[in-house]
Amino acid sequence: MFMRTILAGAMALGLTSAAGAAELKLGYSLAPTSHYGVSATAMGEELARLTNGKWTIKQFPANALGGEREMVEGLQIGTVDLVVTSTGPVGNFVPDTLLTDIPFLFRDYKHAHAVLDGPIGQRILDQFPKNGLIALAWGENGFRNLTNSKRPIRTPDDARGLKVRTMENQVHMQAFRTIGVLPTPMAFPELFTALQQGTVDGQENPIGVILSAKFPQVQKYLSLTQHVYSPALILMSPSVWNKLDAKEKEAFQQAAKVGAAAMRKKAFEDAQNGVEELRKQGMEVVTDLDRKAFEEALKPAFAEYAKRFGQAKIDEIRNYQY
Ligand code: EAX
Repeated sequence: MFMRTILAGAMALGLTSAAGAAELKLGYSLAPTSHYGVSATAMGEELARLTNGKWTIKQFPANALGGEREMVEGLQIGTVDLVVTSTGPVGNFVPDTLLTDIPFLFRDYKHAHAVLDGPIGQRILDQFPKNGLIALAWGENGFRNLTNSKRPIRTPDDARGLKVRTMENQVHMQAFRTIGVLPTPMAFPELFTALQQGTVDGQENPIGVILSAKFPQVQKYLSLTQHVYSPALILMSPSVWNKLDAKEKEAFQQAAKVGAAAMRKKAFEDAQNGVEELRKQGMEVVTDLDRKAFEEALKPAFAEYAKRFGQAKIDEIRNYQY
């Protein structure tokens, strides 16, 4: 009897693993109510629907699986199954994504979506497998804005000398260095405390992130710099991907598309409605930015990007017709 129970148990387990059914671990850096959380939920529901409940997603929000760089490493070694992440640290794994991190490259959401959803975006996604990662879809973090605890920032001169946390991203660091800001690369989970303790004066993120991470508690000034569009990605571990049959792969891709659309919708809503909320929470908002002066001050950085990536690759994105 006892043996039979064990045997039955083992067989059940065997069957489960043969069929590949599993609850997958999906990590992200923000709260469940954020654009990443909304996306993960939409993706999970669609995936369960398309696979009749065979594949489900368990969410690990708020950096529970580590910072974005650590989570991407987790995908490579198979300790994490899925990640919704900004492109912040991804260029360290797939250098071509750095192209999308260039400041003032995308004019607006439409331009960004057309490029990322078209052949250029696909070409970058195709680079992931040879770097030990699977990229399912481009999502959205949004246009980034500068916050700080020292003073209102309207011009590059106002920003000079500030110590600003940047993502672990060479393209972003170069831009800040060029305008005389001291860039301090740091993983997102350390950021709130660093702002609170004054280790850095400021940071930059989309409105939805500033809200979700409660930065008004530690930052007084918000400048609507919109200095760079920040894409997001839905990434997957090859160790799970390689077990899927063609139909399942299609289901994951379709579910990721639904997740990405939900992410863009929520990030956009936050960008529209969030500034008012941030004012209510005590932030002083600078809206009359001298964007021309920022673009002008960034010229030496643009020259460096051209050297690094080739002007043609940058222009292909900048001048993309849609
Ligand atoms: O992905 O690290 C960052 O500033 C990111 O924008 C944030 O974690 C959301």
